[in-house]
Amino acid sequence: MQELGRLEDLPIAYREALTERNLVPLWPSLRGVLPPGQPRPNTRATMWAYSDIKPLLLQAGELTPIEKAERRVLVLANPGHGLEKMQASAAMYLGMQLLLPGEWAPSHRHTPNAVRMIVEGEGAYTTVDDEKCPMSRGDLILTPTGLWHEHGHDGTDPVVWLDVLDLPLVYYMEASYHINGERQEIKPGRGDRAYARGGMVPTAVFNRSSKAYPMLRYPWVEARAALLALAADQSELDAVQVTYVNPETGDDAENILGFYALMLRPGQTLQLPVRSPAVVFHVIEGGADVTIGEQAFSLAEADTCCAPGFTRVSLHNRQADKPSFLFLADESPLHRKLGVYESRG
Ligand code: GTQ
Repeated sequence: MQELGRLEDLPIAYREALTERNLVPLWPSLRGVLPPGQPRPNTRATMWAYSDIKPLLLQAGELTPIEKAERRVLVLANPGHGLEKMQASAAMYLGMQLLLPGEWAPSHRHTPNAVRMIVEGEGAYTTVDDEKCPMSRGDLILTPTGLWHEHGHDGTDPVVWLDVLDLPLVYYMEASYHINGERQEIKPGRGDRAYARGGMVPTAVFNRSSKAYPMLRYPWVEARAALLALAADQSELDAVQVTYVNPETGDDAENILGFYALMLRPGQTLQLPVRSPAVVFHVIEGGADVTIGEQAFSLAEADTCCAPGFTRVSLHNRQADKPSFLFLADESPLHRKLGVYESRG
């Protein structure tokens, strides 16, 4: 491949003349922005152990009252992007949030989309768009763009959940902001009940819901049962995986990031295709050895890791006698909508 001219090859006076006029020569940077063959992701394969996070999060509970935090979160930051960027990947943000009994994280809404995957504890809830969404381990709760949301806790023990947001992308677009609101009035009815049966949606005298986000809570008991049923029904199936979708449209549950639950059969090793989007793996139940390119991580329950795009990933169930269950988040909806999605097998 042709070596291109470097910045240093240009006379200083010429470079200064360009800089003074807000001009930049392309050729010294051309290979950087358009690398050969495939991207050079800043995103590094990174793992965050829950055993590291939990004590520090509980310490944050002592150091910083909820009123001084609004959201008491430790951000899982990818060193490849620089910790201050608070990015797990180009488009994904991850945070572990702690809510103590009796605390309330006040209502707000913002342009980035969020989901919460409940890691530990009972008795907390998120109110989204006036709907009370109780939190239990493994539940997925959506707080899509523009919807009011607040967190409360009527239980007795700390509750921890994993936040996944498309904040880095929306911030990069200079479209990120929030608005504070009043405490929401909880209305009766819950999407996770109204939409509890696959293949059927509530229909008020021939009228389907016109809500952009009709279902806000996806209970883990349902996702787990769906995976076990799929595995039992299709014994040859390698990838026992479900996608969290909008039950009215069948589209991904949110616009930018994709969310999935995956079951690894006892002792199973699963090779994932090399694809353009970055992926986050979080263990709901069991444990998994995750190989990302040349790096190997051993994930126990509640551990989280992140893989850049264009990287070979394999997952191995650490349990020989039981299935393990993972929650996955990725940038697929974004890549597909923008026409840059690739799967290289
Ligand atoms: O719970 O609303 O991790 O607004 C980051 C921003 C959580 C939240 C985060 C947020 C929230």
